[in-house]
Amino acid sequence: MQTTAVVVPCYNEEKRLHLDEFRKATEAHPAIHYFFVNDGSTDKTAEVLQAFCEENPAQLYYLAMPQNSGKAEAVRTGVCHALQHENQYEFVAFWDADLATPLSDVPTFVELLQATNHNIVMGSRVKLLGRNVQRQLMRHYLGRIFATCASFLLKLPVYDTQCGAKMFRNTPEIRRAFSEPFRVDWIFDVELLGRLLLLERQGEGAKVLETTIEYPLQTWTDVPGSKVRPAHFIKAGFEFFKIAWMMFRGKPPAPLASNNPHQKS
Ligand SMILES: Nc1nc2c(ncn2[C@@H]2O[C@H](COP(=O)(O)OP(=O)(O)O)[C@@H](O)[C@H]2O)c(=O)[nH]1
Ligand SMILES: [Mg+2]
Repeated sequence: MQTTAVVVPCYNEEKRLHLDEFRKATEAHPAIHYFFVNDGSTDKTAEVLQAFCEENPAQLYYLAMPQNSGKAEAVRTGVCHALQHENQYEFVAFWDADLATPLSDVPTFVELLQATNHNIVMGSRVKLLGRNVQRQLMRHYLGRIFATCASFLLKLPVYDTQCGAKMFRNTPEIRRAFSEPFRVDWIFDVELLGRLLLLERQGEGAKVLETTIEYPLQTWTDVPGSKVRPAHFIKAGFEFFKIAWMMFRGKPPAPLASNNPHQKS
């Protein structure tokens, strides 16, 4: 296993897809493959992605959801699809299509996982001198409140749960954490960490605190054209309660079925 699968959820991204950036990234790193998941887009995303993936079928894959299902399910579908060939990919990531986190960080994440025994690298948007992290002021403060609540809920000192750039080692518990549809959509990253914490609690997964690193990004750009609306923050509030209930019940995702290749434990 030497390759990395990067899942890119795409919903109406026709105008925001920087295909040249993906071209450069695939040329520079042949062992990194991209899985674009078109989530029932109503613009020309399907045509743009299909034509693009035909340029380099060894590294670029096109997947289509039958209908718009939300980012969480698009990411989950892409991850499960990539891991169907469980021995092919050592690492799997998801990455926002707008490249708010630049693709140059994909190999950085790979190196971090290779150099350590961590299972998860999460991009973290920390405003520090000398770094280029540009967020709208309101989103920054709402994000900080959200992250503090998430950290409290998970009892995990995590700084940024919502950055759209995360990479995972292909382990049985990571496959298990992605094996069932998420209860929530916008904050599925929090549910994912919650699932891994529940697996740890049951003695069926690694210690999340010891196997996760947050990587302070050098560059993060608030790319215009976000589909997140104020109503989504309200929805995220309700979604919090669903995760709180999941943590209270303490039931992790079911064990993987042995007849499904990507779900083998
Ligand atoms: N599958 C899916 N992806 C979405 C949806 N909305 C946004 N995305 C994807 O999620 C990623 C981040 O979306 P964006 O609107 O930039 O969110 P923001 O960066 O948090 O403001 C991008 O890759 C989008 O294509 C959706 O309804 N379905
Ligand atoms: Mg964005």
